[in-house]
Amino acid sequence: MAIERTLSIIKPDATKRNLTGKINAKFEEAGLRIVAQKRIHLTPKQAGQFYAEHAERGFYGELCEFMASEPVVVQVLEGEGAILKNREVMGATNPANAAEGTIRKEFALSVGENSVHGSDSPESAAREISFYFSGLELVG
Ligand code: DAT
Ligand code: MG
Repeated sequence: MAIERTLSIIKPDATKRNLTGKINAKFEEAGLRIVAQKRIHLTPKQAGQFYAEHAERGFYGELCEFMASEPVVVQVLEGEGAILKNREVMGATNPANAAEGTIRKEFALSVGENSVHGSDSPESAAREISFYFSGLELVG
């Protein structure tokens, strides 16, 4: 499998509980390398642009407010099959369905406050990485 890059976000519920290091350890243990990382505080409008694909969903307003409620850590993870591997390390969207040992099983509070975001395809990874990072910030 090819070396890929994927966009990860440590969400407000996790940054608030000081879990950034524990979550990063999960990525590194899985062989994912953090090649870019920064802590930012999104506005609701920026969160809405990022999650535009969900604009028609009932939870969209709540999602945008939540993502803007506290700082987040946005990061680029790199490794063999990184997009799928990151989704596996994250676990299912709803922590009630997440497998043992996954980030969401261990740390998520609810389906909304679920600690991490990860790109779901090569196309979304490319869009999402360029949403947060310039080429100069990506150190291979
Ligand atoms: P994922 O983050 O696993 O890719 P998604 O893309 O379907 O999941 O949804 C994006 C985020 O929206 C998700 O991480 C949390 C929120 N969300 C999804 N379904 C929800 C629901 N039924 N109620 C509240 N928030 C939800
Ligand atoms: Mg998604």
